[in-house]
Amino acid sequence: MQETIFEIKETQFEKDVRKGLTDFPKHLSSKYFYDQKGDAIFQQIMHMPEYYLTGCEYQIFKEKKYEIAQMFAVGGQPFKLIELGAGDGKKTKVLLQEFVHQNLSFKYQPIDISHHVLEGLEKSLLEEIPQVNVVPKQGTYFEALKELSDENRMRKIIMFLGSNIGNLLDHQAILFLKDVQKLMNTNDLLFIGCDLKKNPQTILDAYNDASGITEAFNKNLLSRINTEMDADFDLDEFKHWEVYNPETGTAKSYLVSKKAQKVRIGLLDLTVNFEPWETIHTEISQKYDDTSMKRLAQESGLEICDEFTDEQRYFKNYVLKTVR
Ligand code: AVJ
Repeated sequence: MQETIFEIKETQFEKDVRKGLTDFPKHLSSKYFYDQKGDAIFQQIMHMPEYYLTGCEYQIFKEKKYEIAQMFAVGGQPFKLIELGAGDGKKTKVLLQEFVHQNLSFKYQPIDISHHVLEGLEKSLLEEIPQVNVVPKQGTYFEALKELSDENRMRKIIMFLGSNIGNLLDHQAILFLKDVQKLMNTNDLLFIGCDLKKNPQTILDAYNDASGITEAFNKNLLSRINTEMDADFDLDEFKHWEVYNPETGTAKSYLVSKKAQKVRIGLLDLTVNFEPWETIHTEISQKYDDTSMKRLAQESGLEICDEFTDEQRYFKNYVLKTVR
């Protein structure tokens, strides 16, 4: 007798959901926050009074744009600005405008996982700063980085803003920085935005806003699973919870089950059981200081050669180069 076996391939998202919700303790990755709805909620987050990160980095760019531009183009040499996770480019446009103003020779290569985001960025740049030579690239950081060939060895400035690195645990951050380091020539720079340790209350408030926008952002993960995997998470039966540990500088987000409940995920043919007050860990947002940043750099074959901070010293942009 012949038997036909239908093998249905699971996407990475599906695999990760299965793994994360059958593990103990349960977890889901924050990289899945960003579907179209998640992108829109993150835009709202950046405008919240409690979420100081974006405003601080914007202030640094506004105030230090001259020095930053001079550093990128030392001696007037042409450079390629590669931005990992470009988003709407609001902060980067401050720099691009300054480069144009100083008549620098450069290319801008935004890399983002979302086609939608890249198209929006390219279109707005064409309207606002048409002088910029934009070469967008769609993909994950790693895919895109691997493909970054050494086009005629033009000096590369790799930008990673918004404390996006904070979503990685230290050992993952080091692996990531090592990957970047391997692609860097002696002359290249890594320009990286890091949120700093500060009053723990200020940090907690940034991830636990009064209006519930961060809660909606966190719960969007469950809502994505509902729509994309035919699941029945009741969002009202989960609570957004944020903790910040000032000793380690780690902010962690959770979704906590308010009661004993079972959730059915049709597409995965999986029933997930929740005990009362059981957690799903969803995000880490690491906060840094000079010592921890220096350590990350050192372990990745990089060294800090310059830095820029805002008036309140809430945020820092570190400039790294490869150690020979
Ligand atoms: C985009 C990763 C920098 O961790 O601060 C905002 C995402 N999460 N509020 C951060 C986020 C909750 C954000 N990053």
